[in-house]
Amino acid sequence: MEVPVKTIGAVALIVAVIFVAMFARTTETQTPSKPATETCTLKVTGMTCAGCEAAVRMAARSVDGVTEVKVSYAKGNAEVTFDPSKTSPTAIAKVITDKSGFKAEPVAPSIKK
Ligand SMILES: [Cu+2]
Repeated sequence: MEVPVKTIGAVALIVAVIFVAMFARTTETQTPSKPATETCTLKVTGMTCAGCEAAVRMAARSVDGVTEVKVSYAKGNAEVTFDPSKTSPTAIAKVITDKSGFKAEPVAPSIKK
């Protein structure tokens, strides 16, 4: 029994499509293997000196998933880099407010979704 050339061509095409689809999927799932981080800005009210900054920084750093914290009392804000799968700007702001005593809230444009 001889398989028509047309059928072989079609099968080869299907195999190629599946291969490409699998390859695309693999690269897709590999990309987020690095911890993806986001940076948000929190408005922090009431800081007056470097000591206040330190208190806010320590509070933010205590949150699981937070990787970097930059606090400025002059600007009245904190820039926090975090792992979005572990925490959120709202959660970080709440911890800062509870632990440092300075009221923190996410700045609107940094809130995604
Ligand atoms: Cu102070």
